[in-house]
Amino acid sequence: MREIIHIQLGGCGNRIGSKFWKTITDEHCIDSTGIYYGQLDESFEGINVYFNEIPKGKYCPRAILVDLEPDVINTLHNNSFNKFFCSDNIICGMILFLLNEYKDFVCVGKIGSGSSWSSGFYNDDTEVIDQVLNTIRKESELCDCLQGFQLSHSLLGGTGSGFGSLLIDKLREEYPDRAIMTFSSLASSETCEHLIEPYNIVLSIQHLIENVDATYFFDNETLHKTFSRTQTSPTYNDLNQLISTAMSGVTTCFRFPDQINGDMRKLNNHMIPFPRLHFLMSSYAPIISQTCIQNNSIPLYQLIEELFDNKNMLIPCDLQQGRYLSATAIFRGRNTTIKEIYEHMLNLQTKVKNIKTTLCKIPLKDLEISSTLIGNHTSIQNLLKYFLEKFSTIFRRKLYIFGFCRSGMDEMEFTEAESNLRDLIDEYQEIQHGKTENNEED
Ligand SMILES: Nc1nc2c(ncn2[C@@H]2O[C@H](COP(=O)(O)OP(=O)(O)OP(=O)(O)O)[C@@H](O)[C@H]2O)c(=O)[nH]1
Ligand SMILES: [Mg+2]
Repeated sequence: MREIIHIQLGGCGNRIGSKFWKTITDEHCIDSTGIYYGQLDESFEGINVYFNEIPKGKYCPRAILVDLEPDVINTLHNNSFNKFFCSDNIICGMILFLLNEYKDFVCVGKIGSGSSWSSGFYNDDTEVIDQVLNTIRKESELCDCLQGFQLSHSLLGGTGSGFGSLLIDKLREEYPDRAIMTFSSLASSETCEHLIEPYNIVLSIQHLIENVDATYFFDNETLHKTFSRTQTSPTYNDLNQLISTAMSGVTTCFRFPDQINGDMRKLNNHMIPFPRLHFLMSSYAPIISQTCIQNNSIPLYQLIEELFDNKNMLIPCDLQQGRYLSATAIFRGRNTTIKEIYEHMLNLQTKVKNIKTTLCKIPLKDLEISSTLIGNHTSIQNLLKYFLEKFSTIFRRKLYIFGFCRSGMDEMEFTEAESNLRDLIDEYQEIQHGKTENNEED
């Protein structure tokens, strides 16, 4: 079995990760004590991809929970579902006098990252990263044939962005031939929670470009707008639910029988024609058809239309600008056939080339049919440009640089990250206008 190790990092990464685990434990028929209650059907076949079998026939998530401060993890841990994680795999940085309060977890190092990329990356206290890497080693030794890692984190705060970048670099160094994918949350809002967010994002993207195979972006602002169409004041909980549903969609092919995209490598081989251009967008349907959702049914043609609609994408984008380099549509539902889906997709084939379509017969909870689209689309450059401009505006005036350099950073790193991102945007631009091998194949 080809196992995946999941790592959730920082406040946002841990909340999203916990929702992901809730979603997939339901799908694999595992209860909150780790017992499998299904019918030994497709829900069981790929159970080892994300779960370790432990004594007494129980299953435990192959997950490592990390934060540089203990509060979010502690709150999650107080929820009975999260007792289900292996406590040796819960790692918090903290100051010593708090140790007694959090004796359920492995507590090492000092507290917090101070919200900046550099304090997360250049944390001079190596205890936390050493502990995390040791735990990863232990998990990987238990695997038959590890296929790779997935990370959930935010690029906005210090832990998710800075410590996340450090961890990604270390993983690449130690596991050069294993795949790494990230579920990276960000925000394209005009008002930043912290003024240094553009630095945190662009400095992280530099490491995502170099050392990650596939990154799935989720934009809080876009998700907020999506929910605001149907309800007032969406919460993080709502946003995280949608993100975890998309994560469940993306990982469907790894967890359930699938000939085409059966593991991370196969999916990446199809989705990523050029290694640096691995920043993917995803969409999910049904979101908009609330009345249909309530009736638990949505016509297939409408589901497909929604799936390819800008409004269902989980980052801001205009799919009319630019083109798909590749796409994968993953459908879930018992009462449809792949033939029926192909027929409906035919109309789209003229617009979206190089698309792979798969059907998993295990439906999402409470839905007869649903679908996730993964797209490698050149219009992602607009989101990247947006962050680059914000970065350059404050960097030109050298704002807040001092705080970053104080934790060990060199100013050159800002310049390098800026130019690496500019190059990436140019590469998307060239592919959008130029002829590529894929284009010729179409
Ligand atoms: N989608 C989503 N976004 C969140 C959530 N919690 C926080 N955020 C956003 O993510 C940003 C980073 O917050 P955290 O994830 O708590 O930061 P961190 O990675 O722990 O880093 P620190 O700065 O060291 O605390 C915040 O400024 C929010 O904009 C969440 O549960 N879901
Ligand atoms: Mg935090």
